[in-house]
Amino acid sequence: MNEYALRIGGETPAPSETMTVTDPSSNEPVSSIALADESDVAAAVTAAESAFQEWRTVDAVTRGDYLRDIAATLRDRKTEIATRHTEETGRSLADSERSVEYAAEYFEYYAGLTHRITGETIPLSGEEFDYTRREPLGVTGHIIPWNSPLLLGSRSIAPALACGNTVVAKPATLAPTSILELGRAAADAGLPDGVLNVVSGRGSTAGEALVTNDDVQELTFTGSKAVGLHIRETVSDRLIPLNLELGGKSPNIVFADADQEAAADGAVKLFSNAGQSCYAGTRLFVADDIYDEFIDRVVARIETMTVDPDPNETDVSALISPSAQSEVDAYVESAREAGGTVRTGGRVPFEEGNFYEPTLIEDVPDDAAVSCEEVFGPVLTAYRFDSEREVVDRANDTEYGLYAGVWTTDLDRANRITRHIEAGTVTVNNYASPTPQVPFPAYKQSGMGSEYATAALRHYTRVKNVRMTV
Ligand code: TAP
Repeated sequence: MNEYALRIGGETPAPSETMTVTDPSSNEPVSSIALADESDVAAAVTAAESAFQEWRTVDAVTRGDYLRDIAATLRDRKTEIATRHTEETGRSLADSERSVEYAAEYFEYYAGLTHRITGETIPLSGEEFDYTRREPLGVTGHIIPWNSPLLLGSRSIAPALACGNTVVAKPATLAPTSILELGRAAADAGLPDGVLNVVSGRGSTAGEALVTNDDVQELTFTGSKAVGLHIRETVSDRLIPLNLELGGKSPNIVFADADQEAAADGAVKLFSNAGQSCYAGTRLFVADDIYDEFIDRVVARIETMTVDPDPNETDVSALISPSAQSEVDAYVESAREAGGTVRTGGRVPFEEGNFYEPTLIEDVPDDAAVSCEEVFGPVLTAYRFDSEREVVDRANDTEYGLYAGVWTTDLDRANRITRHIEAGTVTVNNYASPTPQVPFPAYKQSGMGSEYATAALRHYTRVKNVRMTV
């Protein structure tokens, strides 16, 4: 079994308590990880605060070089880190290798932006002169989920470091090892001690300790709405920036004039990572005129997907835990009870691991639990619609607003829909995944703040105004 210690201020202290990480494909133990308690988190924040005094003075070009070296180390260790990622998430090795590459891309992207963290000059009358600087915040706390841990951790850690902040990262206990590997890669790439600390541990202890530590100057959280709201409440008496990314129930709308082949390919993207993705297009709205023909195309694609206990052979990977598998099955059962028809899938395929068949449900009401709540599994629900106005209203009838897809060859319609859909991102004729260069804003209950792109540079800095008379 692989063994992991905490990473605090350049040290890897012997753990006082450990936990076993299991492989979702088999539920066999794969790694033993240190569990941080409150004092470990306090030590990590102290180490990060002390490292901040030096790190904030490192010039932008050198900070960029450090980030590039981290990216290079991730790439050098791609197979090794991807193997840990596969063991903890159940995703294929090829998929995990792509995650390592994406993580490296985040570090490279922000490495290239360190010299773009600039202020303004503001003309004033007479001999007065004003300029602004963007300064780092200090210690930033990053609470990371299990569904794509390395990528989701890197997308906030890279810009935080690029802006001159230090980091305490708390990965999810279900999948902490790839973030612990990131901490090791950063140390081996020469990042100064204490700049990136990793405290694997339970949300109820290590997570709470990070959130309640007054020396943490910013918090980035990705995960459930319940925990996100709890964090916001907990820090409500401290004026610190928060970045909350809490999930979605994204509509994917196919009009009769769409390229049906491309739209069907876009619809089944939901099944990558077994549907455990916040931006997945879970609600498929199809124009009544093409509904039957289009759904046949989607079903044909789903029915070619394999479900196999070998993560490198399966098209639909295992769900993260046995309880996640039970929850998904309960959602499908509730859809049946609500009058839905399971057109394909809808079962646990075999006993080994936490797999679930890729599932398409039809005829379920818009207000059924499976239509409204985040299932976080390989379950697509399909709905007929008659008119543009009707589908926009139904697509917007959700508490979430993270992502949406629209498929049409009518440019006017595409523009109308993108204006009226209440979502941070609307994709047209391609249900494209987020990439570092573009923002990832959240509307409604999907979150607040913005990760990705240059928006992150504003989030992880604050403005200092300097007004002088020369
Ligand atoms: P959460 O409980 O929200 O866990 C996310 C992260 O928060 C983990 O690192 C977790 O640590 C930590 N955490 C939990 N309680 C905390 C607390 N009181 N203070 C600080 N940190 C805390 O998510 P989950 O239970 O893994 O998943 C539940 C549902 O959340 C999913 O079904 C899905 O709907 C949603 N989810 C959304 C996303 C995205 S990308 N938006 C990602 C994952 C899950 P531990 O895991 O170690 O307890």
